[in-house]
Amino acid sequence: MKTVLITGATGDVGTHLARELAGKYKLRLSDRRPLKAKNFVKADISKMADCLRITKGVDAIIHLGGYSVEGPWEGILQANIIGCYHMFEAARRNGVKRIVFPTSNHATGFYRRDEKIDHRVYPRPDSRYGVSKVFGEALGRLYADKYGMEFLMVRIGNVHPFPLDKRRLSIWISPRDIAQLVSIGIDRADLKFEVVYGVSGNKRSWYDNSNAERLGYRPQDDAESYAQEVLAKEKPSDNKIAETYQGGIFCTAEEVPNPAAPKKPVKKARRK
Ligand code: 15L
Repeated sequence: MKTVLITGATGDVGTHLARELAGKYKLRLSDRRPLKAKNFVKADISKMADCLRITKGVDAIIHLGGYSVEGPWEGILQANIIGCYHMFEAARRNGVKRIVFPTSNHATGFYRRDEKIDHRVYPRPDSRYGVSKVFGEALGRLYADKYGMEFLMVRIGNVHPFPLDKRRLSIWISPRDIAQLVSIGIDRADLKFEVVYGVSGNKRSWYDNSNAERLGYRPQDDAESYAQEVLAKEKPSDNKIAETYQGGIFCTAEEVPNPAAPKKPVKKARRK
């Protein structure tokens, strides 16, 4: 059984993948936040020494660790630029060849919703976060070409048990579909460097995901089965830019609420 490291294991995607892939691989889970699990190792990817420690002896890495939305540059720089470099470089030094890198739909978020894009389009990031994902894709390309490492770049839409809103009807991916795609990235024998979209088989998809299909991806889910319910709840928006482009509010917002941010302590009411 292959030993697979998952960084960012306490996040949304990490939690789904740790559950879906348990039993298929020997998982080593890592994050800078604590997790109560026997196979957990705490690490801060902005520190090279931590990355060298957690990548030792693994067969493949699913590198989810990082800043997962648009936000302040300093946070993105440390986690997604410096952290990503540390992880790829630590993998190289430790002889780990295979990396699955979850890039994002926000690497191409400034493509219009009325066009279909494939894995060959030039990136059009919609945010500093999107730019940091393009950095990860480019760094992977370098490490594949220069050092013979192997990468599956998954431009993930949104991983959730069900699509959350109208935009997500086009970019949603179910936990079992992302697990299938990531497994291709870990197990496919002849992989060098590939870009695919991390979406289910959605009827309203904005992507031509034939590259994923060529690699063997057969999505089991389609957001369409939730469409009626989702559209009935959707409130009209007057943000024309967000409605025009695939990236939605990432195209206009300077900060998007970070689901991974530590929760602010609730202030207790003062007694009089
Ligand atoms: C992403 O890249 C984020 O990591 C995730 O939190 C969602 O915001 C998702 O994109 C999305 O576009 O819905």
